Amino acid sequence: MDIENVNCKLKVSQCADMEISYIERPIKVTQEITGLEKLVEELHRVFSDNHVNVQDVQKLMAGYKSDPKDWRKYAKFDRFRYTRNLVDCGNGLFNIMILCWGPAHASAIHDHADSHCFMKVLSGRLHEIRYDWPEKIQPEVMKKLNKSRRRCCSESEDKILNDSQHCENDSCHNYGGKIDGQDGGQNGANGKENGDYDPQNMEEIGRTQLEVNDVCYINDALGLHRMENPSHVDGCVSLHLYCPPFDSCRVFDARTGKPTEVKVTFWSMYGKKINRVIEATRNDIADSQ
Ligand code: 2CO
Ligand code: FE2
Repeated sequence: MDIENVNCKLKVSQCADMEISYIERPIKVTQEITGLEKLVEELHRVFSDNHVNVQDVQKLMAGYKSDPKDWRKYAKFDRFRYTRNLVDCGNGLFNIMILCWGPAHASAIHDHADSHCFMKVLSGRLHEIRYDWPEKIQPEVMKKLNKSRRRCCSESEDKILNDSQHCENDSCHNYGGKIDGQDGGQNGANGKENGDYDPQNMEEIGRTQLEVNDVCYINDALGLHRMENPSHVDGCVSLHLYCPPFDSCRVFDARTGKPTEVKVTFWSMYGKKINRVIEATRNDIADSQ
């Protein structure tokens, strides 16, 4: 994806001129944002444009210095799993939410439904563990790019290669990523039986420890991830922006890579806890661990 010219109103796979490029680190803060309300206002301004620069959104999020008085009313924890608390629905273009991770709470390995995902730690710490896509499943964005995800054994980073390209390294393993002939790679909820997914299919490709005010970005072209609160004592609060919003995604069995489509819902909206009927179906990403 061309980071300079992403249309955040569209799914990642619908963005024109996609090329994978990596995001500059550390993020340079050019504008200080005073308060969460101001951040939300600035995000509305940025997303009202047709083209949104991923780096600019990250800078905006980095420019806000977390202050619990801004977000306390959204920070509602559950004892058993992380909660998703809606802050703003971005005129239907994006969702901003606060996630609350109790001690040792973690998500399952999941994708981001072909959306852009920005996140920032507001309190505590979060570990992000990234994974390559399971061999048999090709995300929409890769199908669009007509590229396969292949890893070179001597290289620490994924390479995205055209189908006609080959890694120059002789000892390179090709982890495939080609679409399975039968289902066109659209496994989703109709994934194959367990037997078709190999043990140890899920390959870890990176680990990042995120501290307060750190910001990161992921989309399906960059891989899958699982988040965990490494503390067994303290909670963690994080701010997430998804564009476009999504209400379901896929979780992956950590051993086999088998995908399951799950609904993602909210524990609270605009600071108010939502009723128990909806609550019963919430947070399936956490449920499915
Ligand atoms: N994507 C997960 C969710 O929305 C949280 S992990 O950070 O992207 O529940
Ligand atoms: Fe995520």
